[in-house]
Amino acid sequence: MRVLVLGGDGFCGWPTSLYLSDRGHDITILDNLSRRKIDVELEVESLTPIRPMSERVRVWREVSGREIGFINVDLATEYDRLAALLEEIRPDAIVHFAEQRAAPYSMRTTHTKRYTVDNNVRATHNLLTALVATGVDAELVHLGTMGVYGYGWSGSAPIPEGYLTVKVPTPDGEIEREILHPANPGSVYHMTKTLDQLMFAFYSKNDGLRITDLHQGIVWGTQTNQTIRDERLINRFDYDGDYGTVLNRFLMQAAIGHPLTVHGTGGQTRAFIHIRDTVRCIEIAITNPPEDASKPRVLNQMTESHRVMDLAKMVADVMGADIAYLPNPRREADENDLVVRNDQFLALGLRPTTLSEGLLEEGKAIAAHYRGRVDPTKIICRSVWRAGMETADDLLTELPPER
Ligand code: NAD
Ligand code: USQ
Repeated sequence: MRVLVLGGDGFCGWPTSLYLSDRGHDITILDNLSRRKIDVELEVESLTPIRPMSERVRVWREVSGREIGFINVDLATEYDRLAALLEEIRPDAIVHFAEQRAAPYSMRTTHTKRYTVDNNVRATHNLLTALVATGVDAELVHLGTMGVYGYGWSGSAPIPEGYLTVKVPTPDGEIEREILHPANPGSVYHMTKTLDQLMFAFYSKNDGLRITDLHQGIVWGTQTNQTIRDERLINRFDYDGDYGTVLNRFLMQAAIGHPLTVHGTGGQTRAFIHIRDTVRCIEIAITNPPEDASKPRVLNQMTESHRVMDLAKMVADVMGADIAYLPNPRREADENDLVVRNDQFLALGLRPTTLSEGLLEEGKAIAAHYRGRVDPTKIICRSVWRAGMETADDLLTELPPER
């Protein structure tokens, strides 16, 4: 298939591009490299040394013999170029990763709140209108998030895949309706994903666009069978307080002897997926398009749920780290249950890669290998959800001695 990967320079997009290319698909990446610019703004770098885009693509050609195209374009601000590229490339499928994806960064300042909304909502809407205007009949697969459902809205009831059947009281008795699951975002970033959902519902209903929204859990891991083929293809590994996600952060922290930074009691339960399953899910989604174009198909892209505290204990046991229970910089429930339906991906053939000591070893090895690249001052989460919230600075001011 001819596939456009929007955001193909990022943590999920780069390994997905290589995987799809390896599987024989014809890949073109569109990316404005904004994620790399945010690293410069935050004065932090990926734990792993990621190479410039032109080098990544050249090395992939050397090791695989396959071409990946790259075009630097801003989807949020360069509508005309985007529309022209769609007409020129006429993709069969578009995978849309290209949004600002960190919840803490989105809550950092008034500027980052506005940037996140402007970037994400405009990028998605430009894409939808460009598809309508050009008449390009590509299926669109978008990366959404489990966080659109919120945590604890329905207690211990399993979270369905996108839609909820509700009973509506009327004077003539109850009628049943299927609605989008109520949105309950926990950050400005998550809010943009709930806005994306409404845009997808409208453009499916009005224009018959074929859309799949993948509500993905927290992605962990680093390498795939493709990124591991040459060090210059290595995937990014974010460890800083804004972009680092919880399990990869714990692995890196343990590797350098930093106490594991559990927010609050660590009773938060979240959905997870390994990066190797992310790339498989994307191929499953694009090669199994939805039959009904009148509404978006929603698939929950996660393989397991874990409590933050349990992850910290597991990493501490395997790697011998201490655990620090820190003031939570976010506004979120101290504890929640989470049961998630993921029947559709399982039915389409996904064989989940679940958390195991073997996989933790990979993260441990990467973190240990690149530990010299860690800036310890960037580890603590300093983006707070409300002015005046406590942060961990007073509790963890210095990196403890190396183990
Ligand atoms: P990332 O920040 O590493 O990658 C996003 C890429 O999109 C970057 O390369 C960035 O430069 C590009 N981009 C952003 N705005 C753009 C624009 N206006 N025009 C062109 N390119 C633009 O993020 P990621 O971790 O790879 O996440 C990819 C997608 O998956 C995001 O939409 C995110 O919300 C979703 N997601 C990620 C996770 C996770 O744990 N990483 C979990 C669930 C969902
Ligand atoms: N947490 C800690 N300690 C840390 C970092 C995080 O206890 O050092 C806690 C957070 O308070 C939160 C949980 O771990 O309760 C998850 O935080 P996270 O940073 O790993 O993940 P999150 O902010 O939810 O965002 C990530 C991705 C985002 C994606 C989302 C999927 O950055 O793009 O949408 O995971 S989900 O969580 O399912 O919404």
